[in-house]
Amino acid sequence: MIYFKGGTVVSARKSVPADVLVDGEKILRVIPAGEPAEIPAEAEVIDCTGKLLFPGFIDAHTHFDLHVAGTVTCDDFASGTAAAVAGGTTMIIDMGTQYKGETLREGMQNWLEKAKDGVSCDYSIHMSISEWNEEARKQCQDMMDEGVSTFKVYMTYDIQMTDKEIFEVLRRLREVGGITGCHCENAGMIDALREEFLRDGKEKEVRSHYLTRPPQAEAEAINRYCSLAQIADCPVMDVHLTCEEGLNEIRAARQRGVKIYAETCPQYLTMDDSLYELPGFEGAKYVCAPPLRKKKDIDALWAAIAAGEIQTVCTDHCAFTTEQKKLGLDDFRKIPGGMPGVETRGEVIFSEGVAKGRITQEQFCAVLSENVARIYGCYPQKGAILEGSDADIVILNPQGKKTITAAKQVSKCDYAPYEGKEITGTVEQVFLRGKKAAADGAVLTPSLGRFVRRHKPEL
Ligand code: DUC
Ligand code: ZN
Repeated sequence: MIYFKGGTVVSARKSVPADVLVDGEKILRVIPAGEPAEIPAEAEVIDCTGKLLFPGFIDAHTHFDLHVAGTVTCDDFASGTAAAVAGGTTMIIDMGTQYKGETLREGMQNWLEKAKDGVSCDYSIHMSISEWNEEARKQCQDMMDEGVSTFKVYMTYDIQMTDKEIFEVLRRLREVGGITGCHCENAGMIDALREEFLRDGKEKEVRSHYLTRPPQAEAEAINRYCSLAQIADCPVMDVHLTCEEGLNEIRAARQRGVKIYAETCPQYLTMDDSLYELPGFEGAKYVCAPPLRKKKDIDALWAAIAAGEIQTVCTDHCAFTTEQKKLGLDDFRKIPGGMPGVETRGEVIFSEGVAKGRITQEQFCAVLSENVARIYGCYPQKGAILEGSDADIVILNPQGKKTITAAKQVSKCDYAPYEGKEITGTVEQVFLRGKKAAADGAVLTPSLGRFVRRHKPEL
């Protein structure tokens, strides 16, 4: 037994001074301050005075061991989940991908195989659908039955689907009760712009990356996705929202009754496209899709979290080393897209969001944990400090200070996008199902992770 004494327990709705008693893997009791509390003699007591207790963070958007752009992400399930738990994330949902030629079921089995050994936080996968046919249609139900209740579709890249296919996926998910995320960018516009940039001899410039993926390409795709969802009559999720133009499309769609949820990522809340103008090849570290945007977009996204218009902040963790990024030295289209983020999300969002007064600690809890668990079908097992929930607990010191540096990170990536960034609010201890998994940025007990069967999303 563990007795967390004297902290403040945070949920999406309120913060309550309370003690928490954990028995084995579960939370046995939450005892509000002032109520009679008996500390069992066998319990280890952890002094949480002055600390915030959050339900373990959930990152529902990672890419571990993904083969893409002629290489493979430098973080696999072992290193990626170790990085996650070191930063307070006790569960990840990875983007399992049906590679061309595989059935959905084979894609799922292959992905879960990657997670067999040495996984340090709890995990699940979404299934990215790349081949839509009768078999995939049937297997959507199999995925649901296996506890993989969420999907992903792409409007760009080589696994992009046609509007017709996406519409049919949404119709099917309406029947089975699943939800899909979508990578919204207008592929045609991007392709044409890329050809122009190549003709103009701009293939070696990192800045060509963001200039060929304008916010209008994202906003148009979000608009189309919303229309498909409206007529298919199916709730949907827009992943990695980056810009005000896209947010306005979501607002307009909600006005007409479309049930669309939105995710953004720490990089879109903290960095802008001036990073692509850095000298030499330095900007390649920040190449991701959709790309970083402007200061006004950063402000719009924070305001949207505070207004409850954005439901989740996950990372799109897709890490490549500086050496791997060099695949695109001669052609910006070949720079592997993505950045690390799973390790720093909690502290960066607390520091930039809560400590700077942009969002409340309850909103922080909502977008990092509770909403994620609800939307992706694992609440209240995950995403809550409630009696009966898994004892996934993050002890965060709101006054704690640290400086982010690649030298100390657990991820296998050799750089940190936030190198040198000063943080206020540090993750001190991380408990995964009642075991102390990490403390002060280091993993103490690796390989504790287990597959989480998820139910239908709570929409
Ligand atoms: N964007 C990236 O930058 N990397 C992985 C997938 C994605 O959508
Ligand atoms: Zn992604």
